[in-house]
Amino acid sequence: MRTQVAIIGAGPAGLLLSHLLHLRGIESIVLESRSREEIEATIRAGVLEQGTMDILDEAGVGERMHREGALHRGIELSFGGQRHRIDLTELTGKAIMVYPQHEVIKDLVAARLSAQGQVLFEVSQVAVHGVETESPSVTFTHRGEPYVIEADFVVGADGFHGVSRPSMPQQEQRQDFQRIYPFGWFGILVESAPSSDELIYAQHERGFALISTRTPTVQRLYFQCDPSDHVDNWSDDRIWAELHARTETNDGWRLKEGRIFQKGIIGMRSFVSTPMQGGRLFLAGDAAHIVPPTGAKGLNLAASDVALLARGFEQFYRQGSQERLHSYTEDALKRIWRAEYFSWTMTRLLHTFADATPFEREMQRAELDNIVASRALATSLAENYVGAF
Ligand code: RFL
Ligand code: PHB
Repeated sequence: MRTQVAIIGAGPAGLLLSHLLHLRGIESIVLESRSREEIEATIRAGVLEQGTMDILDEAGVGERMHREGALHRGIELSFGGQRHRIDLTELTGKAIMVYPQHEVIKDLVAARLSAQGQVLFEVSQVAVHGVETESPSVTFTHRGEPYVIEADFVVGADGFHGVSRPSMPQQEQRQDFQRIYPFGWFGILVESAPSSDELIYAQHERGFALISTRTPTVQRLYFQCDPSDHVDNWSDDRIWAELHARTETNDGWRLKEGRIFQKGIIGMRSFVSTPMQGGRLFLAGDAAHIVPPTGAKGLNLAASDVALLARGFEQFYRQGSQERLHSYTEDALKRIWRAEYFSWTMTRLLHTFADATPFEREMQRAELDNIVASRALATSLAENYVGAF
């Protein structure tokens, strides 16, 4: 097999890149280890920034998002028994879209397949070769048969646990930055109408909680937990008691309950691996960086990485220049570090750290008080949240 850009991973980064390249007349093949059904059913992110909506629109896959997604013009911070609205649109002129990641995946898969794009599911033994030459290749197994793809470039969009990052050349010159948090998020899907029109980020001494939505009949709720805890330790009654305790406010507002039909625990880390390119292998999305979900940035960073790569490949194939490709790491990292900073700030601001001193707890509370009292600080939070940079 021969293509211009071989892409490993059919997450949002890989599929979106493949489609953006197709629209620029550049061929690609996407290799995915899981099945189509599995990638279309994996529950992950929910929040899209304006810039991500624009990229999806540019790719021609935004139609269902605009129809079925919910535009949110504010978020709420809940602490000390009160809720405080951050008016994103008044403060920044922008809004965010709540539209589930697996719906974005479905839209992208449909767009790739209807344009006769090649997406190979359920591949195994993916390996990258010759990335320091001008003719790299990828070998893999599909339906029991071994294959080779010869390409001009390889993009590793295979997530945090993929094969691409360990395949980067000059491993001894690479630098990774990491912080692992001493807590995780317990996430549930609930059959019920939304409890709130907007997302609620709740700080509470028992731990953080987040009230989000998926559709008019499904809520997505999270609460801070021990990352080594197990879902079986949490009966539905225990989950509701914990969520009520962390989110109830003095105005009598109460979370709506419903049937819990999915439970899961996720770990939280901040991670950046540099450089994001080596020879003709480029990393995009979670393969190169991870943020804790508190800032809702992961999917948005994946989209902005591949928008940069698409422009780089376009310049290469139209003008024969590798200038943009050469500056990919530098260009992408500017945005990534700011998103890392915001995600870390939100995580620090809203979670309970078991080892915090009483003084540190008061500082955390004072920081929240400052944000809701100061238009300047609220604007800064809002700008970062909507991705106005
Ligand atoms: P993905 O989505 O992990 O996709 C990588 C794909 O590569 C495949 N793969 C391989 N394929 C072939 N060969 C191999 N050797 C392979 N190894 C792996 C995998 O099967 C997979 O299909 O990475 P990508 O495309 O970079 O996208 C990143 C986003 O998925 C991620 O950043 C977000 O989901 C993070 N995130 C959120 N981001 C937001 O912007 N807003 C949010 O509200 C938000 N909430 C979240 C989140 C992530 C969460 N979890 C579960 C980590 C909420 C949660 C709970
Ligand atoms: C979600 O709806 O899954 C979600 C929303 C906001 C976040 C993280 C996750 O910060």
